[in-house]
Amino acid sequence: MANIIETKAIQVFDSRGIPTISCKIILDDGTEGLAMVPSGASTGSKEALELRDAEKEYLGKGVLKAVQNINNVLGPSIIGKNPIEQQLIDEILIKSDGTDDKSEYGANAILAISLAVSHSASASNGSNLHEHFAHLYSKIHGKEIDQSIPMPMLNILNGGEHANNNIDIQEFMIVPSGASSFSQAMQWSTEVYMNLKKIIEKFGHSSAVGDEGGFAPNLKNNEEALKLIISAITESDLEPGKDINIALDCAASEFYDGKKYILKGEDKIFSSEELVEYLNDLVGKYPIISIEDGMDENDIDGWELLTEKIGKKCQLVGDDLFVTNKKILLEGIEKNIANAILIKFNQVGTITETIQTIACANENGYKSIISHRSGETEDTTISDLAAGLGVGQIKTGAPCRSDRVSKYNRLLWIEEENSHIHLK
Ligand code: 2PG
Ligand code: MG
Repeated sequence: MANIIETKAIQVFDSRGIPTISCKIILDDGTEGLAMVPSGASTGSKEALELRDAEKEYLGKGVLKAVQNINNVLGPSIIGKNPIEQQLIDEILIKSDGTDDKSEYGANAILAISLAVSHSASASNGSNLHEHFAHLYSKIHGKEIDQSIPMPMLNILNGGEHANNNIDIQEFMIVPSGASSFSQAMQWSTEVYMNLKKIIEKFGHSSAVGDEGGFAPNLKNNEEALKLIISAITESDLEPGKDINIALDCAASEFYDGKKYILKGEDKIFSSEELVEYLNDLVGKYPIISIEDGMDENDIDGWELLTEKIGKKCQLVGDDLFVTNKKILLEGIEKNIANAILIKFNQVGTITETIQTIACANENGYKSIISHRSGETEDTTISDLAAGLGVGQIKTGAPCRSDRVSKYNRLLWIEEENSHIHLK
Protein backbone atom coordinates (compact mmCIF):
# COMPACT_ATOMS: atom_id res chain seq x y z
CA MET A 1 0.00 0.00 0.00
CA ALA A 2 1.43 3.33 -1.09
CA ASN A 3 1.49 6.34 1.21
CA ILE A 4 1.77 10.07 0.63
CA ILE A 5 5.33 11.33 1.03
CA GLU A 6 5.00 14.81 -0.43
CA THR A 7 2.40 17.40 -1.46
CA LYS A 8 3.39 20.37 -3.58
CA ALA A 9 1.28 23.25 -4.89
CA ILE A 10 2.00 26.09 -7.28
CA GLN A 11 0.02 28.98 -8.74
CA VAL A 12 -1.03 28.38 -12.36
CA PHE A 13 -3.62 30.09 -14.64
CA ASP A 14 -7.16 29.33 -15.71
CA SER A 15 -8.92 29.87 -19.04
CA ARG A 16 -9.56 33.55 -18.22
CA GLY A 17 -5.88 34.14 -17.39
CA ILE A 18 -6.75 34.32 -13.69
CA PRO A 19 -4.53 32.57 -11.11
CA THR A 20 -5.62 29.19 -9.77
CA ILE A 21 -3.98 26.29 -7.91
CA SER A 22 -2.25 23.18 -9.20
CA CYS A 23 -1.41 20.52 -6.64
CA LYS A 24 0.77 17.42 -6.92
CA ILE A 25 0.78 14.47 -4.53
CA ILE A 26 3.72 12.08 -4.56
CA LEU A 27 3.51 8.55 -3.11
CA ASP A 28 6.24 6.31 -1.76
CA ASP A 29 5.76 3.88 -4.66
CA GLY A 30 6.87 6.63 -7.06
CA THR A 31 3.41 7.38 -8.49
CA GLU A 32 1.90 10.87 -8.51
CA GLY A 33 -1.42 12.63 -8.80
CA LEU A 34 -1.84 16.11 -10.26
CA ALA A 35 -4.95 18.31 -10.22
CA MET A 36 -6.05 21.90 -10.87
CA VAL A 37 -9.08 23.73 -9.52
CA PRO A 38 -11.64 25.71 -11.55
CA SER A 39 -13.30 29.02 -10.67
CA GLY A 40 -16.78 30.51 -11.26
CA ALA A 41 -18.01 33.98 -12.32
CA SER A 42 -21.72 33.69 -11.52
CA THR A 43 -21.27 32.28 -8.05
CA GLY A 44 -23.89 31.31 -5.48
CA SER A 45 -23.67 33.28 -2.22
CA LYS A 46 -23.45 30.10 -0.11
CA GLU A 47 -20.52 28.55 -1.98
CA ALA A 48 -17.44 27.55 0.02
CA LEU A 49 -14.89 30.36 0.04
CA GLU A 50 -12.36 30.71 -2.75
CA LEU A 51 -9.33 32.29 -1.10
CA ARG A 52 -7.79 35.16 -3.11
CA ASP A 53 -4.80 37.24 -2.00
CA ALA A 54 -6.51 40.64 -2.41
CA GLU A 55 -3.11 42.25 -3.06
CA LYS A 56 -2.07 44.59 -5.87
CA GLU A 57 -0.61 41.71 -7.91
CA TYR A 58 -2.96 39.98 -10.34
CA LEU A 59 -5.60 42.65 -9.57
CA GLY A 60 -6.27 41.01 -6.21
CA LYS A 61 -6.85 37.57 -7.75
CA GLY A 62 -3.60 35.84 -6.78
CA VAL A 63 -3.85 32.53 -4.89
CA LEU A 64 -0.40 32.48 -3.30
CA LYS A 65 -1.81 32.40 0.24
CA ALA A 66 -3.92 29.37 -0.64
CA VAL A 67 -0.84 27.76 -2.23
CA GLN A 68 1.12 28.40 0.98
CA ASN A 69 -1.71 26.92 3.01
CA ILE A 70 -1.24 23.69 1.05
CA ASN A 71 2.54 23.70 1.22
CA ASN A 72 2.83 24.70 4.89
CA VAL A 73 -0.26 23.36 6.65
CA LEU A 74 -2.68 21.13 4.75
CA GLY A 75 -0.10 19.08 2.85
CA PRO A 76 2.00 18.22 5.92
CA SER A 77 -1.19 17.14 7.76
CA ILE A 78 -1.75 14.22 5.35
CA ILE A 79 1.83 12.94 4.97
CA GLY A 80 1.98 9.18 5.60
CA LYS A 81 -1.69 8.65 4.73
CA ASN A 82 -2.81 6.16 2.10
CA PRO A 83 -4.64 8.07 -0.67
CA ILE A 84 -7.18 5.28 -0.98
CA GLU A 85 -8.56 6.67 2.30
CA GLN A 86 -10.15 9.67 0.58
CA GLN A 87 -12.84 10.09 3.23
CA LEU A 88 -10.35 10.10 6.08
CA ILE A 89 -8.06 12.56 4.27
CA ASP A 90 -10.94 14.91 3.41
CA GLU A 91 -12.04 14.81 7.04
CA ILE A 92 -8.54 15.81 8.16
CA LEU A 93 -8.59 18.73 5.69
CA ILE A 94 -12.07 19.85 6.77
CA LYS A 95 -11.20 19.63 10.48
CA SER A 96 -7.92 21.41 10.11
CA ASP A 97 -9.73 24.30 8.35
CA GLY A 98 -12.40 24.25 11.02
CA THR A 99 -14.91 26.66 9.38
CA ASP A 100 -18.24 25.86 7.70
CA ASP A 101 -17.29 27.59 4.46
CA LYS A 102 -13.61 26.56 4.39
CA SER A 103 -12.58 30.18 4.74
CA GLU A 104 -9.57 29.55 6.98
CA TYR A 105 -7.40 27.89 4.33
CA GLY A 106 -9.64 28.31 1.27
CA ALA A 107 -11.90 25.81 -0.50
CA ASN A 108 -9.64 26.15 -3.54
CA ALA A 109 -6.66 24.93 -1.48
CA ILE A 110 -8.63 22.08 0.09
CA LEU A 111 -10.15 20.96 -3.23
CA ALA A 112 -6.76 21.00 -4.98
CA ILE A 113 -5.44 18.46 -2.46
CA SER A 114 -8.65 16.43 -2.40
CA LEU A 115 -8.57 16.01 -6.21
CA ALA A 116 -4.83 15.26 -6.32
CA VAL A 117 -5.40 12.55 -3.68
CA SER A 118 -7.95 10.85 -5.98
CA HIS A 119 -5.56 11.05 -8.92
CA SER A 120 -2.67 9.60 -6.92
CA ALA A 121 -4.83 6.75 -5.58
CA SER A 122 -5.93 5.71 -9.06
CA ALA A 123 -2.38 6.07 -10.44
CA SER A 124 -1.00 3.90 -7.66
CA ASN A 125 -3.76 1.27 -8.09
CA GLY A 126 -3.30 1.21 -11.83
CA SER A 127 -7.05 1.81 -12.16
CA ASN A 128 -8.83 4.41 -14.24
CA LEU A 129 -9.99 7.48 -12.35
CA HIS A 130 -13.65 6.80 -13.21
CA GLU A 131 -13.37 3.29 -11.74
CA HIS A 132 -11.77 4.77 -8.65
CA PHE A 133 -14.71 7.18 -8.26
CA ALA A 134 -17.25 4.35 -8.74
CA HIS A 135 -15.48 2.43 -5.98
CA LEU A 136 -15.37 5.50 -3.75
CA TYR A 137 -19.12 6.03 -4.16
CA SER A 138 -19.89 2.54 -2.91
CA LYS A 139 -17.43 2.98 -0.05
CA ILE A 140 -18.91 6.30 1.03
CA HIS A 141 -22.57 5.52 0.40
CA GLY A 142 -22.63 1.76 0.94
CA LYS A 143 -24.32 1.13 -2.41
CA GLU A 144 -22.96 0.08 -5.79
CA ILE A 145 -23.42 2.41 -8.73
CA ASP A 146 -23.51 1.63 -12.47
CA GLN A 147 -20.97 3.62 -14.45
CA SER A 148 -22.24 5.33 -17.61
CA ILE A 149 -21.21 7.95 -20.12
CA PRO A 150 -23.11 11.18 -19.38
CA MET A 151 -25.32 12.92 -21.93
CA PRO A 152 -23.49 16.17 -22.75
CA MET A 153 -25.16 19.58 -22.50
CA LEU A 154 -23.15 21.92 -24.73
CA ASN A 155 -23.37 25.64 -24.13
CA ILE A 156 -23.20 26.97 -27.70
CA LEU A 157 -24.52 30.49 -27.09
CA ASN A 158 -23.27 32.54 -24.14
CA GLY A 159 -24.86 35.52 -22.41
CA GLY A 160 -25.11 36.97 -18.89
CA GLU A 161 -21.90 37.11 -16.86
CA HIS A 162 -20.04 34.93 -19.37
CA ALA A 163 -20.19 37.30 -22.33
CA ASN A 164 -19.99 40.95 -23.18
CA ASN A 165 -23.30 41.02 -25.08
CA ASN A 166 -26.93 41.96 -24.38
CA ILE A 167 -28.36 38.47 -23.76
CA ASP A 168 -29.76 38.02 -20.25
CA ILE A 169 -29.88 34.21 -20.14
CA GLN A 170 -26.38 32.95 -19.37
CA GLU A 171 -26.35 29.64 -21.25
CA PHE A 172 -28.15 28.18 -24.24
CA MET A 173 -27.20 24.50 -24.39
CA ILE A 174 -27.91 21.76 -26.89
CA VAL A 175 -28.59 18.24 -25.62
CA PRO A 176 -28.17 15.50 -28.25
CA SER A 177 -30.78 13.30 -26.54
CA GLY A 178 -31.39 11.12 -29.61
CA ALA A 179 -27.77 10.01 -29.99
CA SER A 180 -26.98 6.39 -29.32
CA SER A 181 -23.33 6.86 -28.37
CA PHE A 182 -21.19 9.63 -26.97
CA SER A 183 -19.24 9.90 -30.23
CA GLN A 184 -22.47 10.35 -32.16
CA ALA A 185 -23.60 12.93 -29.59
CA MET A 186 -20.38 14.85 -30.22
CA GLN A 187 -20.65 14.54 -34.00
CA TRP A 188 -24.15 16.02 -33.98
CA SER A 189 -23.23 18.72 -31.50
CA THR A 190 -20.15 19.88 -33.39
CA GLU A 191 -22.15 19.98 -36.63
CA VAL A 192 -24.79 22.15 -34.98
CA TYR A 193 -22.04 24.36 -33.54
CA MET A 194 -20.39 24.82 -36.95
CA ASN A 195 -23.72 25.56 -38.61
CA LEU A 196 -24.61 28.03 -35.87
CA LYS A 197 -21.41 29.91 -36.63
CA LYS A 198 -22.35 30.18 -40.30
CA ILE A 199 -25.87 31.37 -39.47
CA ILE A 200 -24.66 33.96 -36.97
CA GLU A 201 -22.20 35.33 -39.52
CA LYS A 202 -24.83 35.30 -42.29
CA PHE A 203 -26.97 37.64 -40.18
CA GLY A 204 -24.00 39.95 -39.78
CA HIS A 205 -23.39 39.19 -36.10
CA SER A 206 -20.04 38.60 -34.46
CA SER A 207 -19.04 34.96 -34.06
CA ALA A 208 -16.57 35.76 -31.27
CA VAL A 209 -17.00 33.41 -28.34
CA GLY A 210 -17.71 33.85 -24.62
CA ASP A 211 -16.02 32.32 -21.57
CA GLU A 212 -17.36 28.82 -22.21
CA GLY A 213 -16.66 28.74 -25.95
CA GLY A 214 -20.22 29.48 -27.09
CA PHE A 215 -20.89 32.33 -29.50
CA ALA A 216 -21.74 35.65 -27.90
CA PRO A 217 -23.53 37.79 -30.48
CA ASN A 218 -25.67 40.82 -29.69
CA LEU A 219 -29.22 39.73 -30.47
CA LYS A 220 -32.71 41.22 -30.17
CA ASN A 221 -33.69 38.97 -27.29
CA ASN A 222 -33.54 35.44 -25.82
CA GLU A 223 -36.02 34.12 -28.35
CA GLU A 224 -33.82 35.18 -31.24
CA ALA A 225 -31.05 33.05 -29.70
CA LEU A 226 -33.41 30.08 -29.50
CA LYS A 227 -34.50 30.58 -33.11
CA LEU A 228 -30.91 30.67 -34.37
CA ILE A 229 -30.17 27.44 -32.52
CA ILE A 230 -33.25 25.73 -33.99
CA SER A 231 -32.09 26.82 -37.48
CA ALA A 232 -28.62 25.40 -36.80
CA ILE A 233 -30.18 22.08 -35.73
CA THR A 234 -32.34 21.76 -38.85
CA GLU A 235 -29.46 22.95 -41.03
CA SER A 236 -27.53 19.95 -39.65
CA ASP A 237 -30.34 17.60 -40.85
CA LEU A 238 -31.31 16.91 -37.27
CA GLU A 239 -34.73 17.18 -35.68
CA PRO A 240 -35.26 19.66 -32.83
CA GLY A 241 -37.10 17.96 -29.97
CA LYS A 242 -36.09 14.49 -31.12
CA ASP A 243 -32.40 14.35 -31.97
CA ILE A 244 -31.46 17.55 -30.20
CA ASN A 245 -33.16 19.28 -27.29
CA ILE A 246 -32.34 22.56 -25.58
CA ALA A 247 -31.33 23.35 -22.01
CA LEU A 248 -31.02 26.81 -20.44
CA ASP A 249 -29.09 28.21 -17.52
CA CYS A 250 -30.82 31.49 -16.66
CA ALA A 251 -28.43 32.20 -13.73
CA ALA A 252 -31.36 34.35 -12.57
CA SER A 253 -29.58 35.62 -9.43
CA GLU A 254 -27.47 37.75 -11.78
CA PHE A 255 -30.51 39.79 -12.88
CA TYR A 256 -32.54 39.80 -9.65
CA ASP A 257 -32.51 42.98 -7.57
CA GLY A 258 -34.10 41.43 -4.46
CA LYS A 259 -37.66 42.05 -5.65
CA LYS A 260 -37.79 42.01 -9.45
CA TYR A 261 -36.05 40.32 -12.33
CA ILE A 262 -34.53 42.95 -14.60
CA LEU A 263 -33.94 41.59 -18.09
CA LYS A 264 -31.99 44.44 -19.69
CA GLY A 265 -31.54 42.72 -23.05
CA GLU A 266 -35.31 42.14 -23.29
CA ASP A 267 -36.12 45.55 -21.83
CA LYS A 268 -38.49 43.87 -19.38
CA ILE A 269 -38.96 43.86 -15.64
CA PHE A 270 -40.63 40.72 -14.28
CA SER A 271 -42.13 39.74 -10.95
CA SER A 272 -41.48 36.11 -9.91
CA GLU A 273 -44.91 35.15 -11.27
CA GLU A 274 -44.21 36.86 -14.58
CA LEU A 275 -40.82 35.18 -14.94
CA VAL A 276 -42.44 31.79 -14.29
CA GLU A 277 -45.01 32.58 -17.01
CA TYR A 278 -42.25 33.70 -19.39
CA LEU A 279 -40.29 30.45 -18.84
CA ASN A 280 -43.44 28.35 -19.13
CA ASP A 281 -44.14 30.07 -22.43
CA LEU A 282 -40.60 29.32 -23.73
CA VAL A 283 -40.95 25.65 -22.72
CA GLY A 284 -44.21 25.53 -24.68
CA LYS A 285 -42.69 27.06 -27.81
CA TYR A 286 -39.25 25.41 -27.95
CA PRO A 287 -37.90 21.92 -27.14
CA ILE A 288 -36.50 23.01 -23.77
CA ILE A 289 -36.04 20.01 -21.47
CA SER A 290 -33.99 21.57 -18.68
CA ILE A 291 -33.82 24.98 -16.97
CA GLU A 292 -31.12 25.78 -14.44
CA ASP A 293 -31.44 28.59 -11.88
CA GLY A 294 -34.70 29.79 -13.40
CA MET A 295 -35.21 31.82 -10.23
CA ASP A 296 -32.92 33.65 -7.79
CA GLU A 297 -31.30 31.51 -5.08
CA ASN A 298 -33.28 33.31 -2.33
CA ASP A 299 -36.61 33.55 -4.15
CA ILE A 300 -37.97 30.35 -2.61
CA ASP A 301 -41.60 31.30 -3.33
CA GLY A 302 -40.63 31.77 -6.96
CA TRP A 303 -38.94 28.34 -7.00
CA GLU A 304 -42.06 26.76 -5.51
CA LEU A 305 -44.19 28.36 -8.18
CA LEU A 306 -41.81 27.37 -10.99
CA THR A 307 -41.63 23.77 -9.75
CA GLU A 308 -45.40 23.56 -9.44
CA LYS A 309 -45.93 25.02 -12.89
CA ILE A 310 -43.33 23.21 -15.02
CA GLY A 311 -41.54 20.71 -12.73
CA LYS A 312 -43.45 17.80 -14.27
CA LYS A 313 -42.47 18.56 -17.86
CA CYS A 314 -39.03 20.08 -17.46
CA GLN A 315 -35.87 19.34 -15.49
CA LEU A 316 -35.38 22.21 -13.02
CA VAL A 317 -31.78 22.44 -11.87
CA GLY A 318 -30.56 24.16 -8.71
CA ASP A 319 -27.04 25.55 -9.09
CA ASP A 320 -26.68 28.78 -7.05
CA LEU A 321 -29.75 27.43 -5.21
CA PHE A 322 -28.08 24.28 -3.82
CA VAL A 323 -24.33 25.03 -4.27
CA THR A 324 -23.51 21.27 -4.20
CA ASN A 325 -24.21 21.34 -0.46
CA LYS A 326 -26.03 18.32 0.96
CA LYS A 327 -27.62 20.25 3.81
CA ILE A 328 -28.97 22.96 1.49
CA LEU A 329 -30.15 20.30 -0.98
CA LEU A 330 -32.06 18.53 1.79
CA GLU A 331 -33.80 21.80 2.71
CA GLY A 332 -34.82 22.18 -0.95
CA ILE A 333 -36.08 18.59 -1.15
CA GLU A 334 -38.13 19.25 1.97
CA LYS A 335 -39.70 22.29 0.28
CA ASN A 336 -40.18 20.33 -2.92
CA ILE A 337 -38.33 22.88 -5.08
CA ALA A 338 -36.47 21.99 -8.31
CA ASN A 339 -35.93 18.35 -9.30
CA ALA A 340 -32.21 18.27 -10.11
CA ILE A 341 -28.91 19.59 -8.78
CA LEU A 342 -25.85 20.97 -10.53
CA ILE A 343 -22.67 19.48 -9.11
CA LYS A 344 -19.53 21.65 -8.99
CA PHE A 345 -16.95 20.31 -6.59
CA ASN A 346 -15.39 23.69 -5.88
CA GLN A 347 -18.72 24.94 -4.47
CA VAL A 348 -18.28 22.53 -1.56
CA GLY A 349 -14.54 21.84 -1.52
CA THR A 350 -13.86 18.08 -1.28
CA ILE A 351 -14.50 14.93 -3.31
CA THR A 352 -16.08 13.20 -0.30
CA GLU A 353 -18.68 15.94 0.22
CA THR A 354 -19.36 16.05 -3.54
CA ILE A 355 -20.09 12.32 -3.56
CA GLN A 356 -22.26 12.62 -0.43
CA THR A 357 -24.36 15.31 -2.14
CA ILE A 358 -24.80 13.16 -5.28
CA ALA A 359 -25.79 10.17 -3.13
CA CYS A 360 -28.35 12.35 -1.35
CA ALA A 361 -29.81 13.47 -4.70
CA ASN A 362 -29.98 9.82 -5.85
CA GLU A 363 -31.76 8.76 -2.67
CA ASN A 364 -34.37 11.47 -3.14
CA GLY A 365 -35.07 11.07 -6.85
CA TYR A 366 -33.27 14.29 -7.83
CA LYS A 367 -31.09 14.15 -10.95
CA SER A 368 -27.44 15.28 -10.83
CA ILE A 369 -25.50 17.10 -13.54
CA ILE A 370 -21.73 17.30 -13.24
CA SER A 371 -20.52 20.75 -14.26
CA HIS A 372 -17.40 22.69 -15.18
CA ARG A 373 -16.92 26.31 -14.04
CA SER A 374 -16.68 29.26 -16.41
CA GLY A 375 -13.00 29.56 -15.40
CA GLU A 376 -11.45 26.19 -16.25
CA THR A 377 -8.11 24.48 -16.85
CA GLU A 378 -7.02 21.42 -18.81
CA ASP A 379 -7.92 19.25 -15.79
CA THR A 380 -10.50 16.63 -16.83
CA THR A 381 -11.43 15.16 -13.44
CA ILE A 382 -15.13 16.02 -13.94
CA SER A 383 -15.35 13.67 -16.95
CA ASP A 384 -14.23 10.72 -14.83
CA LEU A 385 -16.47 11.81 -11.99
CA ALA A 386 -19.51 11.92 -14.28
CA ALA A 387 -18.76 8.52 -15.81
CA GLY A 388 -17.70 6.83 -12.58
CA LEU A 389 -20.76 7.94 -10.64
CA GLY A 390 -23.10 7.27 -13.55
CA VAL A 391 -24.93 10.56 -13.01
CA GLY A 392 -26.14 10.67 -16.61
CA GLN A 393 -25.47 14.32 -17.49
CA ILE A 394 -22.48 16.66 -17.86
CA LYS A 395 -22.26 20.30 -18.90
CA THR A 396 -18.85 21.53 -19.84
CA GLY A 397 -19.28 24.29 -22.39
CA ALA A 398 -19.18 24.47 -26.16
CA PRO A 399 -17.25 22.02 -28.32
CA CYS A 400 -14.65 24.80 -28.65
CA ARG A 401 -11.55 25.91 -26.67
CA SER A 402 -9.34 23.25 -25.09
CA ASP A 403 -10.48 24.03 -21.54
CA ARG A 404 -13.95 22.76 -22.60
CA VAL A 405 -13.11 20.21 -25.33
CA SER A 406 -10.57 18.39 -23.11
CA LYS A 407 -13.48 17.15 -20.97
CA TYR A 408 -15.43 15.86 -23.98
CA ASN A 409 -12.26 14.32 -25.43
CA ARG A 410 -11.64 12.44 -22.17
CA LEU A 411 -15.18 11.02 -22.35
CA LEU A 412 -14.55 9.87 -25.93
CA TRP A 413 -11.60 7.83 -24.61
CA ILE A 414 -13.65 6.44 -21.73
CA GLU A 415 -16.29 5.32 -24.23
CA GLU A 416 -13.66 3.86 -26.58
CA GLU A 417 -11.88 1.87 -23.89
CA ASN A 418 -14.84 0.58 -21.89
CA SER A 419 -17.31 -1.37 -23.98
CA HIS A 420 -19.42 -2.03 -20.85
CA ILE A 421 -19.94 1.69 -20.13
CA HIS A 422 -22.68 3.23 -22.28
CA LEU A 423 -24.21 6.63 -22.91
CA LYS A 424 -27.02 7.12 -20.40
C1 2PG B 1 -22.95 28.03 -14.06
C2 2PG B 1 -21.45 28.01 -14.24
C3 2PG B 1 -20.91 27.05 -15.25
P1 2PG B 1 -19.93 29.84 -13.26
O1 2PG B 1 -23.53 29.05 -13.67
O2 2PG B 1 -23.58 26.99 -14.17
O3 2PG B 1 -21.49 27.15 -16.50
O4 2PG B 1 -20.93 29.29 -14.40
O5 2PG B 1 -18.79 28.88 -13.18
O6 2PG B 1 -19.54 31.21 -13.74
O7 2PG B 1 -20.70 29.87 -11.98
MG1 MG C 1 -25.46 27.82 -13.38
